[in-house]
Amino acid sequence: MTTATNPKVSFHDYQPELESFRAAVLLGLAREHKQIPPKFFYDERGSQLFEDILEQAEYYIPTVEKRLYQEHAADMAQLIGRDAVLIEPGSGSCEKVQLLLETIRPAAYVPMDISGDFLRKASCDLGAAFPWLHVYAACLDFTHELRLPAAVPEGRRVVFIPGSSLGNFDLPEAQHFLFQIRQLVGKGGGLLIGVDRKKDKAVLERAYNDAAGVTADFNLNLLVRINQELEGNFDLEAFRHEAFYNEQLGRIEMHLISRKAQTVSIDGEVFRFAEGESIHTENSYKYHPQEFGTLAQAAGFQSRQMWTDAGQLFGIYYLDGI
Ligand code: AVI
Repeated sequence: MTTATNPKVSFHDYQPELESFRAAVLLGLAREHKQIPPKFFYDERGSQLFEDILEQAEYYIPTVEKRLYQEHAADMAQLIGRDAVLIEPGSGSCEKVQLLLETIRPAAYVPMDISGDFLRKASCDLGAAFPWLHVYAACLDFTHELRLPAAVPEGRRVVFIPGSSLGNFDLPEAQHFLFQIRQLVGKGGGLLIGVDRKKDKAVLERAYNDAAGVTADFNLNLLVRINQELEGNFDLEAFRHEAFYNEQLGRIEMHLISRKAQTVSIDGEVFRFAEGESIHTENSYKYHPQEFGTLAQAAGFQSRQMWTDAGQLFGIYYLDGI
């Protein structure tokens, strides 16, 4: 269906099932090692806090990545080729792609997001800013399905994943996701993806423990959400944010740590916490270029080029479907 104001922008609603927050919380807290999946960070306040994280000096990813797109857009465009179909799973505000659109000049852009309202607004804004661009917005949960609206024209398919979101998948999930992308783009298609690199532990730990405490608020907001939406009675003062680099597993882990022995009730169910016990809320995997190359190769991709900054903090890869 096209939007009323711009015939080049169409919206396709595949009505993604919203996984129940209640079920995920009750199940996750009943486990031996308590955990809640990171996708539940992003209610309205959580999304705003994430935007605030992107502004923190210690969280280097946005600045470094943006500069890489600005410096290397022409090289990226050459590898992608003219008139490609550019597909962005988890497109959010479609901010990063705007750094590349004029240089790449795709035949079509397909943003995919689970949040319909957000996707509609971002697509309309994009259509207004780039009047030549054909936008086919797909409202779906890209972790469950990657499908293109039937109206999307034929053309070389290239998937774009900025922001290192692959890092929030565990290894089997990352492998599966890359395989799904390879299926979608086919042999001869491409993948342009930003991936955070392994680096000094202190730099990584600072990035997830910013001095202003924004990441801590983002993590603790999960408990606020449970209190508000699931009739929980978490005492926010009785939990603290913890983020550390697990060198063996190559990932930042985020936890909420109980400051004392306590019980918490959620929707009538009672959960016990020992002093120091954790709720594991997020992993953020970091990859050496060779490690990412091997992971991508197992999914049917071959790395053609990697762009990185002088500090070797972040990598953007272009890969061919083989
Ligand atoms: C969304 N994702 C790539 C972020 C990351 O770095 O793993 C989420 C985040 N969590 C805390 N800070 C940022």
